[in-house]
Amino acid sequence: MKAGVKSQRGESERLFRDAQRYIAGGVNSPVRAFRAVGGTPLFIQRAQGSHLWDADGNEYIDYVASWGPLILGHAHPGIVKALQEAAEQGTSYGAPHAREIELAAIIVEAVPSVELVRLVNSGTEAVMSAIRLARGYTKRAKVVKFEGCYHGHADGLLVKAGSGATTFGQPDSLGVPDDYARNTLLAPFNNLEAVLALVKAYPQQIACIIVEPIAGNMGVIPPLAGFLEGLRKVCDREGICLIFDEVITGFRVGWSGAQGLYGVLPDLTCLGKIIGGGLPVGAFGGKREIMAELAPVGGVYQAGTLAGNPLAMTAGIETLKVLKEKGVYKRLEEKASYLCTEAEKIARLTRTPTFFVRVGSLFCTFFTPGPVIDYATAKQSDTEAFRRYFWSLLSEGIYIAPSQFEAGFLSLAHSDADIEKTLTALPAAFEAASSVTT
Ligand code: KE4
Repeated sequence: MKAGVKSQRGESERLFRDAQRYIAGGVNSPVRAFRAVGGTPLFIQRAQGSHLWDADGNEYIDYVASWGPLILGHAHPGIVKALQEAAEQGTSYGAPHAREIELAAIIVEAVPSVELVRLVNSGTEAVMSAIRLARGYTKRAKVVKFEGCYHGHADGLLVKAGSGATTFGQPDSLGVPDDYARNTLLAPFNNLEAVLALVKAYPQQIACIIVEPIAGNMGVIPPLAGFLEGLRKVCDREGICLIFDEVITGFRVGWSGAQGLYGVLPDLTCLGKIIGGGLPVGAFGGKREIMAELAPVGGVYQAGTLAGNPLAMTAGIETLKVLKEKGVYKRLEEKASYLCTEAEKIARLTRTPTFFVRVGSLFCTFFTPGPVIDYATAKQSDTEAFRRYFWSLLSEGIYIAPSQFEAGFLSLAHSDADIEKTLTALPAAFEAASSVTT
């Protein structure tokens, strides 16, 4: 069937009604429900390379890539073949096996701050465990995080800035008791002064500072010069664990992630998405001295039935093998740079205020003049304009994240034809964004 131009979506609508009979909200992760853009979420039938087909047979160029993992594109032949062979050897052993070592060794070799790693099943698990480890290692309780950064849905991280001047976290989700949130302190992203004030206000009480080195959950926001270096310095001075949440940026913005790009090494790193190649994998790792505190050697407990399972290891290993090949990140950089440079030229020809951000194959278009440096400036984006932009692109067979506050992902599978088709759809999409419906 033709690309998603004015396409029928009756089957997705039927499936969404059906899904809501059995699954809370009809989805297994809220952002998939299209709440930020309205309408019915696409139910995907299949995916191949850089393309998706929905249940009505409409075809789309995919810039969501399952929220980042599919940096090689969907159903990569090498991964599919390796998974078929692996499945014949069994899907899970609940016991150690060689492929866990293989994936762990690649991570240790690639990520400069990681001497030892623990493999888990999701980014949430990786972050939750890294924070528990930091608390166990430092014997302190408080955690500093940044407004607008998302680190998965562990209780203590679902917090927002407390009311008034207080910087205590307040629950940002039902079901999170106040005293869980009280140990979470908040600062604006890219604001070192605010961090220094927290450190001064809570001496010897802060176990860790956790940051997405490039924020990818309020749109994409790179660190300002000196921000990461400043965090490193204050953590060294105060004996605080610096945790980089590289679930998005790990193996995305370079072989050594954001820490390799900016040359700032954390004490612990959290990974996910790409290292599982589309299967459930998360990981956290860091200095041997800290990781030694983990059970069964140390006293910090962490566990998981399917952690390190052979299928997920296989998909991760095959993905990282391709990423390690010479010239891969250069090709991603060239494709993404062309796409975003040309897109920005098109946007400038329309009346739509936009602010473009790109780091490697991770990108975002904010519908605000910008600059966007933190959550407060990101939230100035015109989400109604974004909604119109989203639906205009979707009707032309271009699938982007259904929210202004998410990231765009380019894969090795995106062809020149994909990029040209995307650029062709942009003038109407920016016009739709700037048109104010009465
Ligand atoms: P998961 O538990 O979803 O594997 O990872 C949580 C997580 C941790 N850290 C960062 C920086 C993340 O971006 C994420 C998850 N990202 C979202 C998208 N922004 C996943 C999509 C979803 O929630 O469905």
